[in-house]
Amino acid sequence: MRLAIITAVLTMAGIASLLYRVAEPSAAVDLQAKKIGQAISCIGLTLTDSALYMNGGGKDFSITVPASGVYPSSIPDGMIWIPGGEYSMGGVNPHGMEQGGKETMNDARPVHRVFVSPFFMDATEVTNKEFAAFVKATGYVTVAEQKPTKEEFPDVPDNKLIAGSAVFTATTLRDLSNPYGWWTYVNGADWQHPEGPQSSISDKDDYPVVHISWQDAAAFAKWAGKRLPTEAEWEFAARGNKAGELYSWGNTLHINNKWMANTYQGTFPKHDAGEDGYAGTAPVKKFAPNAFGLYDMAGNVWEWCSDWYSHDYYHSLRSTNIARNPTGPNESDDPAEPGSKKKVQRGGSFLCTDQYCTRYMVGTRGKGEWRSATNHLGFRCVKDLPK
Ligand SMILES: [Ca+2]
Repeated sequence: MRLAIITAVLTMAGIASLLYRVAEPSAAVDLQAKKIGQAISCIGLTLTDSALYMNGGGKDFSITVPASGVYPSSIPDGMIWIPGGEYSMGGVNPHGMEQGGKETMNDARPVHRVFVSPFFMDATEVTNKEFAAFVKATGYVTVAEQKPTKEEFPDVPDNKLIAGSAVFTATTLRDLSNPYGWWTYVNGADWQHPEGPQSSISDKDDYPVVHISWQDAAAFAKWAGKRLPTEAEWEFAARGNKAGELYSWGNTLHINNKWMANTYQGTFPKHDAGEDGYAGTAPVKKFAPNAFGLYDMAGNVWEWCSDWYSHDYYHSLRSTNIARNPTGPNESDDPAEPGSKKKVQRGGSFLCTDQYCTRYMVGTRGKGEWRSATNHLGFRCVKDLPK
């Protein structure tokens, strides 16, 4: 029955019907519910977690000390040299702040001291044009383009195992406690068809590629002679040698009344007003870069990191004076979805808003199952300096 519903959707009435159905408790065997739950970032943390992790936020930040390295003699095309150094990693509790949103971001604390070595980082998110070159050279097929396997979804009937990915769907539903309300698993949605089979990227060469699982991102990085950033590298790069600021550009959401990143304005999740110039994704480099020259380190699309996600990883580093080049926990641990293998995502997306999720704030964290994707999820790569 669900297949019939899904293939018949995409009238508003149909979507509403589907959404109510995927939200049912019995949806545990539903591929759509599973793929959405595994893919989206903003679920699972509660106010009651605060007692464990709250340490006051801002007072825990100390100045960033850049590493004493030598500026490299050459920098790979499209990349930025990140000097590395010692910094305070993590984020404050923004709940209750002006424009702070509704979540306490408990997994981003305690703030702790970290050292990262110098590296190069892509100036922008990987674009459709760049990903197309990879696919042309290798014949690579992304996870979203493949039929989900019985091994991964043993409870899902064969005829429901259909290739696709999670797509944000505007809705008048106003229950913000249920993200399944604005996500639809769309058959045939993939990087070349971001909103589904009828959509295309023919005029979107410079847009960030989306519907990219961690496995896909890692494959691209390997082909490009690069790798995915560790979470610690990503945050060091996003902070741009600043300490404890709320955003990758400073401490206020706007500068000179201008939006500093592609986020969500309007009424979430009903209407993306695009006051920042873009409803949905934006081409890369449309907003000012941060102090290192990196574009879109907040908003636009989420970006994969190499680390497994654990909600209490920072807590586990508490006894370490300085964590040197941390690479994350040995395995994933997300109490919201036990057993799901999740990797870290950073930066937030065009869907972030203080009406719901403010993970465009620089120290905050996201996560997603490593073989799942959405239309607000992409990546960028890093590269080590020559030995
Ligand atoms: Ca926008």
